[in-house]
Amino acid sequence: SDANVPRIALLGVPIEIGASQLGTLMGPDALRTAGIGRILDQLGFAVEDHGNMAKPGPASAEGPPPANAKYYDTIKGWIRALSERSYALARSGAIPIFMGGDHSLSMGSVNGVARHWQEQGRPLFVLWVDAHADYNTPQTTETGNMHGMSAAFLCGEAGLDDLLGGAPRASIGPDQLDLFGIRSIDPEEKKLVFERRVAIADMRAIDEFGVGVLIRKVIERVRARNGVLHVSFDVDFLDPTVAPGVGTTVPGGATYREAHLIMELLHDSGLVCSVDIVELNPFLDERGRTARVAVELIGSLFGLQITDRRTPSNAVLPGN
Ligand code: 6HN
Ligand code: MN
Ligand code: MN
Ligand code: MN
Repeated sequence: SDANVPRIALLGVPIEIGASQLGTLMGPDALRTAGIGRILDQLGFAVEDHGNMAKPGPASAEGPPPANAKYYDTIKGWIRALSERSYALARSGAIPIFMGGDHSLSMGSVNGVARHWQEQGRPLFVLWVDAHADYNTPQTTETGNMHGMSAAFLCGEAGLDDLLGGAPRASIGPDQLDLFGIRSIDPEEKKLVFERRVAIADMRAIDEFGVGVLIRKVIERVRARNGVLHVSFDVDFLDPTVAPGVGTTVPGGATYREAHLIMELLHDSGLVCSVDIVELNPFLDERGRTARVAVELIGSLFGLQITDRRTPSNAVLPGN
């Protein structure tokens, strides 16, 4: 294939047990059905679909799992395997898109890409686009669900210390994390986020200043340190009226255009090196709506212009 064509590597990560509602294991295939590969292909990328990762076999016993971290041993198996895949995909020069699956997968996807960029001498920043902070530890969690712990794990918080075993723990610092769209943080989790001085653009800030101003601040911070940006996109960031197909909806989320503007600005920045798209639950979706919106947003993140949209009632087949 043409070496000048940028490559995008799709990888399905069908984890569902990090969440309390089952069904996110169907997320990767719903994104394919909604056309994630086609839209990226039409935008001129060389798209490689690496399929879905296989469910890991039973992990070897390494002593008792931490209390308050449900399915720890199984998730450990997923994260160790995913971290290696993620590292290899980033090293290959492709832009990986990790299709979830619940948000626990970011413990592996981000760990792997962070290792790669550390070797390149470029700090990795993570934009966590989510209704939630996902900054719980086994000490602060109220549910024990590990999808609520991934950002904390990545910032090196204590409590899931042997999750990666002997594998390199290339983490980010709390100063490399931006929480965006937040509107639901548990009380003990909130204390920890504030103690660590993690940057937060909550929904009130979005209403007050607009996503344009706030995303530009994120982009400037990455640029100032010659960094690269991983976008971890939890579809519950969107308002439930726009994206009903998710198990942890919270009212008061982003509108359709707010979400697209974020993606358009991130595209223009040229800084995005990798992406998670997580928490899509096709079992809860309404006729594929949420999957379609997620794919449209991926389109904007990779260069689809708002002016190039079809009028839906006039839609024509490609080539006509
Ligand atoms: N997510 N803070 C809640 C918990 O169970 O820890 C919700 C977490 C949601 C996780 O949206 O990826
Ligand atoms: Mn999340
Ligand atoms: Mn969430
Ligand atoms: Mn608003």
